[in-house]
Amino acid sequence: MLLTKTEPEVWVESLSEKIRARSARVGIVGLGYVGLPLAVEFAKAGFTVTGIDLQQSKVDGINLGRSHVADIRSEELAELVESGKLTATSDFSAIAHLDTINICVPTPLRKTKDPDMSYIVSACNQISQHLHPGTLVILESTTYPGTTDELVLPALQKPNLRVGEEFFLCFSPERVDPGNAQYRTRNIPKVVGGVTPECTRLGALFYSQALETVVSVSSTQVAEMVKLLENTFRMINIGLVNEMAVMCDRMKINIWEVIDAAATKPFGFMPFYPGPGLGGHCIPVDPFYLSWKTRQAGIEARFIELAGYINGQMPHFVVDKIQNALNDHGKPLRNSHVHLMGVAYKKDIDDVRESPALDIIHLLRCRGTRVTYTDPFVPSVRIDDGERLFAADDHGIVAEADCVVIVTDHSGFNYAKLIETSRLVLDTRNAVKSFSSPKIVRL
Ligand code: SAJ
Repeated sequence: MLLTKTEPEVWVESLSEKIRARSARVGIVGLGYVGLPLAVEFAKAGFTVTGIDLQQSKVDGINLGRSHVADIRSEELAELVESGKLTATSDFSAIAHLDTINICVPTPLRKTKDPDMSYIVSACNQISQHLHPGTLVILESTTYPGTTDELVLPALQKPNLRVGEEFFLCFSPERVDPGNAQYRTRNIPKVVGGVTPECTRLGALFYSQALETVVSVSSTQVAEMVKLLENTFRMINIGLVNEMAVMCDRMKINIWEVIDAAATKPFGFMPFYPGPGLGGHCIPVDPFYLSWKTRQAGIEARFIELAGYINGQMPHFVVDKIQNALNDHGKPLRNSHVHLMGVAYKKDIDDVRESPALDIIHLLRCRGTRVTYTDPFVPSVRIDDGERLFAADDHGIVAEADCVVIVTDHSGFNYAKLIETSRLVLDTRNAVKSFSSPKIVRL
């Protein structure tokens, strides 16, 4: 008896064949630091890729071969655009002609520390209008466990578009580390979990065409939770070491020496380092997606809340250290001039999102201190109520300042010269650990 295939089997087979043949038409929604590198990897693997973004400036720049993402060279992008392998558009109707869709849109926190799902909801509403049978959809935006099944699936599913039958839905956490030259999109292992086993299989098959390592897990919730564990682990350990730094400060113990000695333990320890606070768009944000979700389930994520509090207190701790250091030189905070070295949230990048430097600037200005800064990566920052502070370009400003604070330990700073010309240096990053001078105060 001739066994005819069911319709779902036909969709699975045809999509699998297109993916294997790399003739599947790939769509990436959201062309930021996650989406653009992903689009480039699939275009380099031979797929024809359509990037979709609401910002026309990004779309136009990409179509002109200009990269707006530091980790992607414009030369590489231009080659893919010229060959027709990669194009960008702001028109979601392109989805009607695509076989796979990766959603790489932002998931920030609201001021209330609740998840802002508006970007995911908006993308799903747009996709839903053009989604057709035989499509694989993968959400990559960091979010709380359950998002894919509880929010994305209902937004996309229709009577003739059943998940695991006519369309396929997965979650795969983004693990892009901007500025990391060693680990790039292609060689960072990719976790993927589907709503059904068929979805997982298709998601794994898709990624394995362009990325070196794929790790399949049993559900979308597991995949969502993997990312949150990774970044919550980091945030809590940074909170621990920041609390240790405050303890050691009170006990006049050098925390940096303690950590370096502890790090000689060849197993069971992983060094984290204290700092002026917790910046970035991942580590300070992702854990609160988890704690928000667990609160809905009646579970208080106390570790996360406590670590968030401790990390959030570090800018206050730094300002107190500045005040004490100035006081030791007979100067008050009020009307003193404090110059910050670095405002980016971590070294050698230009990103100031959630940067503790912004809190330090705010706190100092509230106490009547004149604040200036130097940061080769950041020409200006928006501070209180929209006012802009511009990076000082006068090299003499370090010598003028009553106190210089190393907030971001950029590699390009000349620390020897800084110490030589400063009156007083507060080092929040152990950047001048190899120098000894009565001018230096350490975190
Ligand atoms: N920080 C400390 N002490 C530490 C490490 C970091 O105070 O020991 C501070 C940094 O100065 C920064 C913040 O924490 O203000 C976040 O730093 P980060 O090194 O975690 O850098 P991010 O925010 O770029 O985190 C990303 C994450 N990548 C993804 O989410 C895909 C994170 O999972 C990576 O582990 C991290 O990069 C990395 O290792 O560089």
